[in-house]
Amino acid sequence: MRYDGRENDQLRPVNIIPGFLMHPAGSVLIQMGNTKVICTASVEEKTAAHLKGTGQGWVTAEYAMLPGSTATRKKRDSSRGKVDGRSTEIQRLIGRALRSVVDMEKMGELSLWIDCDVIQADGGTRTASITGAYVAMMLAFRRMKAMGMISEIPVRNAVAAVSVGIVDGQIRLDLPYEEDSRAEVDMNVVMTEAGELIEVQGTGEAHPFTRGQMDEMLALAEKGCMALYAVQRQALEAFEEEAPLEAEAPGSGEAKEKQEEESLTVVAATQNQHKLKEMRAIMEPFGMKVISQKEAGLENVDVEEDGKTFEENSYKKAREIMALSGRIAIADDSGLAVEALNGAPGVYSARFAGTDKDDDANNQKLLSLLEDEENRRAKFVSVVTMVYPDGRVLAARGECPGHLLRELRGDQGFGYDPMFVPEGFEETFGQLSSQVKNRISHRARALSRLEALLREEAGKER
Ligand code: ITT
Repeated sequence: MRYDGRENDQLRPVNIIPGFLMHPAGSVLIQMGNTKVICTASVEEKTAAHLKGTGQGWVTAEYAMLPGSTATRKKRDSSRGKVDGRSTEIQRLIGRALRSVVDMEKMGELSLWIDCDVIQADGGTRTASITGAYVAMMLAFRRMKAMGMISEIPVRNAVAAVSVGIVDGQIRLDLPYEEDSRAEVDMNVVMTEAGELIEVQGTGEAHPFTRGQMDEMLALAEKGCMALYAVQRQALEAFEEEAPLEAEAPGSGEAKEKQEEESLTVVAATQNQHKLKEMRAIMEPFGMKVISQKEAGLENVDVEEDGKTFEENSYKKAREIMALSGRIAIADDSGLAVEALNGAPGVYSARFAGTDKDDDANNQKLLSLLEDEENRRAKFVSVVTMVYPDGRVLAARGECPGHLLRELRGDQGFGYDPMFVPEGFEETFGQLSSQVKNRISHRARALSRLEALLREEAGKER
């Protein structure tokens, strides 16, 4: 048992109060247990010196602790005459975390100054700063958009951070000072809502740790971050202002035309129109144009899926459509894996109740199979594969954990969406908007990883 009564995988109570201060463009007070940080985002109408003339903006951060934030008074930097090394390291981390989700080109030549001031420290101040700063930044961008300073919110994804560690031989989430100060292993994890890692800072303080323990800690951190994205979203929704919350599809006018010219065109190897729509919505912001099999003259080609894994089927679909069209093809093979059914229906999700892709019959079969089952845990899995005419293959997997209801709710999406509640949410994919689903779904995660692989490839070629 932890001294504050929490389970090992539980966060401290989190609260984000948006619009906490009057003057900055965006501000919040974030509280994680007894840790309290004020995060503000202020706009400056010029970019960083090294970006002058490039059309790009900059996001930078400063971090400090108030003298009264710690048990013994902390001297102010102004009276010490220099910024302490720890603060410098932390403010760089905060800046990097936020910049990794911002499109600097869409920002234009502006700077956003993020200030994180710890008013009470009880462990996890740097991670709370990042989680709060993201909300302050979004509020500032929203206000900038309402004022016409930017034409769209230049943020690709949500970012949050949390600490994990090994204390008393146990892997634990969100360490307060009492645990942090005696942790055997201590780790800070910064992640995007698409499940990508931005930074992992892990140290074996008392003894080395294994790769297996590291994987467990990362999985726990991901779970914690999922809950934090939900709190961030609630704070942003509670403070709905003039401008809409969702990051939008990119550009208009000239910028859009330019982007279309440069975009990579791929054929989506799918017969499922819902998937096609989701793939388009997710991939177009990455600068990729997705055309249907019909547009590629392959309307009636339905590739037989006889593989035993998502990977095999995904590759087979992409490979066949690439061979027939002579163009780059991308396929998604996906499904629902239910814990109580040892991962079924899995690769057989589309034809769970028979040979047809009958969503209603599939849902009814699953509802009745799980009628007396207490364990409702399940995850959606997607494996996306891109096959090039020159034989190159890129593949990525994405998973979205959650639980299954005992009834169907909502008519958005497709397949098992009306039964499935993603972790960190209270509504099913059938009820959540497509914008939300396309940010957090298994497909969004897989495609976002694929995009990272593409960027890596492009970097190697340069
Ligand atoms: P293609 O093979 O032509 O792409 P399909 O629907 O047959 O279309 P899969 O073989 O990959 O695709 O089967 C995926 C099934 O898994 C799908 O029919 C749903 O039943 C389920 N599924 C996958 N992603 C889903 C999502 O985002 N929401 C709900 N159900 C999903």
